[in-house]
Amino acid sequence: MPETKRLFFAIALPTPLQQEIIDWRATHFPETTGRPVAAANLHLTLAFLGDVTAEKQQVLMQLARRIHQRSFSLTLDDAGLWMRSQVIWLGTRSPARGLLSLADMLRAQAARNGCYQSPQPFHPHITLWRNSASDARLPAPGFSWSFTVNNFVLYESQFIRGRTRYTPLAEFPLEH
Ligand code: 2AM
Repeated sequence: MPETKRLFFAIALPTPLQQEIIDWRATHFPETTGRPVAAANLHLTLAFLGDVTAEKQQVLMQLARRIHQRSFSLTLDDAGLWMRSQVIWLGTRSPARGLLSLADMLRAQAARNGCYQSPQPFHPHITLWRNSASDARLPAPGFSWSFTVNNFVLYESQFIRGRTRYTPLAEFPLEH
């Protein structure tokens, strides 16, 4: 069996925004809500690739470098609870066209190269809590954060000593 890495393409959150969201989470949810995702792990996945060989990683990185797309603004103004996966997430009420087309392209490239296919349609989200209680309360609408997405990132996901760690492997700029 060739060695593989668990990879995904995602949008990173600016560090100050990660902290702002963590502070907001601490004041808007009780601690009993579930298992909070660490600030450094907050991200928005564009395409989950599953376990990928080094060779396939190179192909996917080359294809990602060929994507020509302009930067776009991302607004986080939505939240929800997925009962099945026990996830509470932050999302966007009106996804920018750029966000959807970037995810489409990356997901199509992954599919053409025999990567894992998520059975769910793309629903842009940032996981805030895992193992959430089924009766967890969501904050009232009215929150909103916006930032400009200038690049996207290839991450490796690892589970080390009981902790999930996402390591950025490569960055791909969007056009101004
Ligand atoms: P999640 O936060 O909704 O669980 C690294 O695990 C990233 O890839 C996370 O954003 C995770 O989404 C996503 N991910 C993990 N497994 C996945 C799957 N089977 N299908 C789609 N996305 C997945």
